[in-house]
Amino acid sequence: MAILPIIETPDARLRTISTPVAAVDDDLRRLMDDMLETMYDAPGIGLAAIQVGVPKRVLVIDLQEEEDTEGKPIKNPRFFVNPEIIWESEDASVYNEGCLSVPEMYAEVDRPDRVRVTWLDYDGKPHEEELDGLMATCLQHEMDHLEGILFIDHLSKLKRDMLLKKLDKFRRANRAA
Ligand code: K1U
Ligand code: ZN
Repeated sequence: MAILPIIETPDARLRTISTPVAAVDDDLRRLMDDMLETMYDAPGIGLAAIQVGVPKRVLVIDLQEEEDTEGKPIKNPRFFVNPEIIWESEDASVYNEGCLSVPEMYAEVDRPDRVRVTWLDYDGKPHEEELDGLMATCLQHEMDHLEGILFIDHLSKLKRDMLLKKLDKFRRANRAA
C-alpha cells in the first residue's frame, strides 16, 4: 500500500466530474487500499479518488467512532464504487465540516439528514442502504467531490472568501515556519 499526495484547492483537478467505474478489479482495489492508507495517514474520515488525482467515482469512509480498551480507534473501512443517492430526507442537519483538500479550515454546512444510497463494494457487490448522522454527511461531502464540488461551495460568497483568506494566511505562516 502507498500514501498518495492529496490535491489541495485551488488545483483545477478538484473541479473534475469523475467518471463511473466499469469494473471492480484488482487495479481498482489497489487504488482503494492506497486511498484508505492515505486517509488514515492524513488523518481524515473520508476520501474521494479525485483528491489523489484519479477521476473515478470511488470513495472510502471510516468514521472511526469506536475505540478498543486502550482507547485506540477500531478500524471499520467502507468502500463506495459508483455511489448514487436515490432518496434524500427533507429535514436537514448541520455539521462543522472539514476537507483534506482545504486543510485546517472548517465551516458549518447544511445537508439532508438522511439519504438512501446504492453502490458497489470492494468486491463489486451491489448494496442499497439508508444512511444517517455523520455517515450521511460524510458520504454527501465525498459524493460532492465526484461532481467537482467542495464544501466551501455551499457557503455564502462572503464566508467562502473569508475562509480562503484564512487558508492563505495559514499557508503563509506554515511556509515561513
Ligand atoms: O477531504 C475529505 O473529503 C475528508 C473529510 C471528510 C469530512 C469531514 C467532516 C465532514 C464531512 C466530511 C475529512 O476527513 S476532514 C478531517 C476530519 O474531519 C477529521 C480528521 C481527524 C479525525 C476526525 C475527523
Ligand atoms: Zn473533502
